[in-house]
Amino acid sequence: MEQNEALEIVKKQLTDHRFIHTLGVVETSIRLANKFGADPKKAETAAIFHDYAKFRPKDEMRQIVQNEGLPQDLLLYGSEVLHAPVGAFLVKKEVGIADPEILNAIYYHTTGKENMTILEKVIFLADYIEPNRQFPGVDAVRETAQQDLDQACLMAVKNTIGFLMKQNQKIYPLTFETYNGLLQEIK
Ligand code: DGI
Ligand code: FE
Ligand code: FE
Ligand code: FE
Repeated sequence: MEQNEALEIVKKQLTDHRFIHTLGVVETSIRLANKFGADPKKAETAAIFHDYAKFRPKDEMRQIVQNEGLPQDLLLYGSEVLHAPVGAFLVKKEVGIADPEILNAIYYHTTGKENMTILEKVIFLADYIEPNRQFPGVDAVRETAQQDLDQACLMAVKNTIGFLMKQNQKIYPLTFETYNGLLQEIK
Protein backbone atom coordinates (compact mmCIF):
# COMPACT_ATOMS: atom_id res chain seq x y z
CA MET A 1 0.00 0.00 0.00
CA GLU A 2 1.25 3.48 -0.86
CA GLN A 3 1.78 5.93 1.99
CA ASN A 4 -0.85 8.29 0.55
CA GLU A 5 -3.48 5.58 0.36
CA ALA A 6 -2.75 4.46 3.92
CA LEU A 7 -2.91 8.03 5.22
CA GLU A 8 -6.24 8.56 3.50
CA ILE A 9 -7.66 5.48 5.16
CA VAL A 10 -6.52 6.50 8.62
CA LYS A 11 -7.46 10.18 8.25
CA LYS A 12 -11.12 9.14 8.10
CA GLN A 13 -10.78 7.48 11.51
CA LEU A 14 -9.17 10.42 13.30
CA THR A 15 -9.70 14.02 14.36
CA ASP A 16 -7.48 16.61 12.65
CA HIS A 17 -5.43 16.92 15.83
CA ARG A 18 -4.86 13.18 16.06
CA PHE A 19 -4.03 12.99 12.35
CA ILE A 20 -1.33 15.65 12.79
CA HIS A 21 0.01 13.64 15.74
CA THR A 22 0.05 10.57 13.49
CA LEU A 23 2.10 12.41 10.84
CA GLY A 24 4.57 13.31 13.61
CA VAL A 25 4.80 9.65 14.67
CA VAL A 26 5.41 8.64 11.04
CA GLU A 27 8.28 11.07 10.59
CA THR A 28 9.81 10.30 13.99
CA SER A 29 9.49 6.53 13.72
CA ILE A 30 11.16 6.42 10.28
CA ARG A 31 14.04 8.45 11.71
CA LEU A 32 14.34 6.20 14.80
CA ALA A 33 14.07 3.05 12.67
CA ASN A 34 16.94 4.16 10.46
CA LYS A 35 19.01 5.14 13.47
CA PHE A 36 18.46 2.04 15.62
CA GLY A 37 18.03 -0.66 12.99
CA ALA A 38 14.35 -1.40 12.46
CA ASP A 39 12.73 -1.69 9.03
CA PRO A 40 11.73 1.90 8.17
CA LYS A 41 8.95 0.72 5.85
CA LYS A 42 7.36 -1.33 8.65
CA ALA A 43 7.83 1.57 11.05
CA GLU A 44 6.03 3.84 8.60
CA THR A 45 3.04 1.50 8.27
CA ALA A 46 2.80 0.82 12.02
CA ALA A 47 3.00 4.56 12.73
CA ILE A 48 0.32 5.44 10.19
CA PHE A 49 -2.13 2.99 11.75
CA HIS A 50 -1.04 3.05 15.41
CA ASP A 51 -4.03 5.11 16.62
CA TYR A 52 -6.53 3.68 14.09
CA ALA A 53 -9.01 2.70 16.86
CA LYS A 54 -8.52 5.78 19.06
CA PHE A 55 -12.02 7.14 18.38
CA ARG A 56 -14.02 3.94 18.21
CA PRO A 57 -16.90 3.97 20.70
CA LYS A 58 -15.85 2.43 24.02
CA ASP A 59 -18.68 -0.09 23.79
CA GLU A 60 -17.44 -1.31 20.42
CA MET A 61 -13.90 -1.65 21.79
CA ARG A 62 -15.16 -3.60 24.83
CA GLN A 63 -17.19 -5.88 22.55
CA ILE A 64 -14.14 -6.62 20.44
CA VAL A 65 -12.11 -7.44 23.57
CA GLN A 66 -14.86 -9.80 24.73
CA ASN A 67 -15.59 -11.47 21.40
CA GLU A 68 -12.22 -11.65 19.69
CA GLY A 69 -10.10 -13.37 22.29
CA LEU A 70 -8.18 -10.35 23.55
CA PRO A 71 -7.01 -10.42 27.19
CA GLN A 72 -10.09 -9.89 29.38
CA ASP A 73 -8.14 -7.93 31.98
CA LEU A 74 -8.02 -5.04 29.47
CA LEU A 75 -11.59 -4.33 30.59
CA LEU A 76 -10.48 -3.64 34.18
CA TYR A 77 -8.26 -0.63 33.41
CA GLY A 78 -8.75 2.83 31.95
CA SER A 79 -10.34 2.82 28.51
CA GLU A 80 -7.13 4.29 27.02
CA VAL A 81 -5.52 0.86 27.16
CA LEU A 82 -8.10 -0.54 24.71
CA HIS A 83 -7.34 1.38 21.53
CA ALA A 84 -3.94 -0.22 20.92
CA PRO A 85 -4.88 -3.93 21.03
CA VAL A 86 -8.28 -3.23 19.44
CA GLY A 87 -6.49 -1.14 16.81
CA ALA A 88 -4.20 -4.04 15.92
CA PHE A 89 -7.27 -6.27 15.51
CA LEU A 90 -9.15 -3.75 13.34
CA VAL A 91 -6.16 -2.84 11.19
CA LYS A 92 -5.85 -6.51 10.32
CA LYS A 93 -9.56 -7.02 9.75
CA GLU A 94 -10.56 -3.74 8.07
CA VAL A 95 -7.35 -2.62 6.36
CA GLY A 96 -5.90 -6.04 5.63
CA ILE A 97 -2.49 -5.55 7.16
CA ALA A 98 -1.22 -9.01 8.07
CA ASP A 99 2.44 -8.52 9.05
CA PRO A 100 2.65 -9.64 12.70
CA GLU A 101 5.63 -7.38 13.41
CA ILE A 102 3.60 -4.34 12.37
CA LEU A 103 0.48 -5.55 14.18
CA ASN A 104 2.45 -6.15 17.40
CA ALA A 105 3.98 -2.69 17.23
CA ILE A 106 0.45 -1.29 17.07
CA TYR A 107 -0.81 -3.67 19.79
CA TYR A 108 1.85 -2.65 22.31
CA HIS A 109 2.23 1.04 21.46
CA THR A 110 0.48 2.34 24.60
CA THR A 111 1.76 0.00 27.32
CA GLY A 112 4.88 -1.49 25.83
CA LYS A 113 5.84 -4.99 26.96
CA GLU A 114 8.86 -6.94 28.15
CA ASN A 115 11.56 -7.59 25.54
CA MET A 116 10.12 -5.41 22.84
CA THR A 117 11.55 -5.70 19.33
CA ILE A 118 13.38 -2.65 17.99
CA LEU A 119 10.33 -1.88 15.84
CA GLU A 120 8.05 -2.04 18.90
CA LYS A 121 10.37 0.25 20.86
CA VAL A 122 10.57 2.67 17.92
CA ILE A 123 6.77 3.02 17.71
CA PHE A 124 6.37 3.20 21.51
CA LEU A 125 8.97 5.98 21.70
CA ALA A 126 7.95 7.87 18.55
CA ASP A 127 4.41 8.07 19.91
CA TYR A 128 5.82 9.77 23.01
CA ILE A 129 8.38 12.17 21.49
CA GLU A 130 6.94 13.17 18.09
CA PRO A 131 7.33 16.94 17.56
CA ASN A 132 3.72 17.86 18.36
CA ARG A 133 3.89 16.35 21.88
CA GLN A 134 4.31 18.64 24.84
CA PHE A 135 4.44 16.60 28.05
CA PRO A 136 6.54 17.74 31.00
CA GLY A 137 9.91 16.06 30.54
CA VAL A 138 9.49 15.23 26.86
CA ASP A 139 12.55 17.27 25.79
CA ALA A 140 14.84 15.20 28.00
CA VAL A 141 13.43 12.04 26.42
CA ARG A 142 14.02 13.52 22.94
CA GLU A 143 17.64 14.24 23.87
CA THR A 144 18.21 10.73 25.17
CA ALA A 145 16.56 9.28 22.06
CA GLN A 146 19.45 10.67 20.03
CA GLN A 147 21.78 8.15 21.71
CA ASP A 148 19.96 5.37 23.48
CA LEU A 149 16.68 3.73 22.47
CA ASP A 150 16.27 1.67 25.67
CA GLN A 151 17.06 4.55 28.04
CA ALA A 152 14.63 6.79 26.17
CA CYS A 153 11.87 4.16 26.35
CA LEU A 154 12.58 3.77 30.07
CA MET A 155 12.23 7.52 30.62
CA ALA A 156 8.95 7.53 28.68
CA VAL A 157 7.41 4.67 30.66
CA LYS A 158 8.58 6.17 33.97
CA ASN A 159 6.94 9.47 33.06
CA THR A 160 3.74 7.67 32.08
CA ILE A 161 3.63 5.68 35.34
CA GLY A 162 4.20 8.87 37.35
CA PHE A 163 1.50 10.68 35.40
CA LEU A 164 -1.00 7.85 35.93
CA MET A 165 -0.23 7.62 39.65
CA LYS A 166 -0.73 11.36 40.13
CA GLN A 167 -4.14 11.01 38.51
CA ASN A 168 -5.08 7.95 40.59
CA GLN A 169 -5.46 5.93 37.42
CA LYS A 170 -4.98 2.19 37.36
CA ILE A 171 -1.80 0.97 35.70
CA TYR A 172 -2.03 -1.98 33.35
CA PRO A 173 0.43 -4.75 34.33
CA LEU A 174 2.19 -4.60 30.93
CA THR A 175 3.17 -1.01 31.70
CA PHE A 176 5.01 -2.18 34.83
CA GLU A 177 6.49 -5.08 32.88
CA THR A 178 7.85 -2.58 30.35
CA TYR A 179 9.53 -0.67 33.17
CA ASN A 180 10.98 -3.78 34.85
CA GLY A 181 12.03 -5.32 31.53
CA LEU A 182 13.87 -2.21 30.33
CA LEU A 183 15.75 -1.94 33.65
CA GLN A 184 16.78 -5.56 33.18
CA GLU A 185 17.87 -4.97 29.58
CA ILE A 186 19.84 -1.83 30.43
CA LYS A 187 21.95 -3.14 33.31
O1 DGI B 1 -2.95 7.39 21.81
P1 DGI B 1 -1.97 8.47 22.19
O2 DGI B 1 -2.57 9.57 23.01
O3 DGI B 1 -1.21 8.99 21.02
O4 DGI B 1 -0.86 7.80 23.14
P2 DGI B 1 -0.93 6.41 23.91
O5 DGI B 1 -1.46 5.34 23.01
O6 DGI B 1 0.41 6.21 24.49
O7 DGI B 1 -2.02 6.63 25.02
C1 DGI B 1 -1.73 7.54 26.06
C2 DGI B 1 -2.81 7.43 27.08
O8 DGI B 1 -2.85 6.12 27.63
C3 DGI B 1 -2.57 8.36 28.27
O9 DGI B 1 -3.84 8.92 28.64
C4 DGI B 1 -2.08 7.46 29.35
C5 DGI B 1 -2.80 6.18 29.01
N1 DGI B 1 -2.09 4.99 29.50
C6 DGI B 1 -0.88 4.53 29.14
N2 DGI B 1 -0.55 3.44 29.87
C7 DGI B 1 -1.60 3.19 30.69
C8 DGI B 1 -2.60 4.16 30.44
N3 DGI B 1 -3.77 4.22 31.11
C9 DGI B 1 -3.96 3.29 32.06
N4 DGI B 1 -5.11 3.32 32.76
N5 DGI B 1 -3.04 2.33 32.36
C10 DGI B 1 -1.85 2.22 31.70
O10 DGI B 1 -1.05 1.34 32.00
FE1 FE C 1 -2.29 5.56 21.05
FE1 FE D 1 2.40 6.34 24.14
FE1 FE E 1 -0.46 8.03 19.30
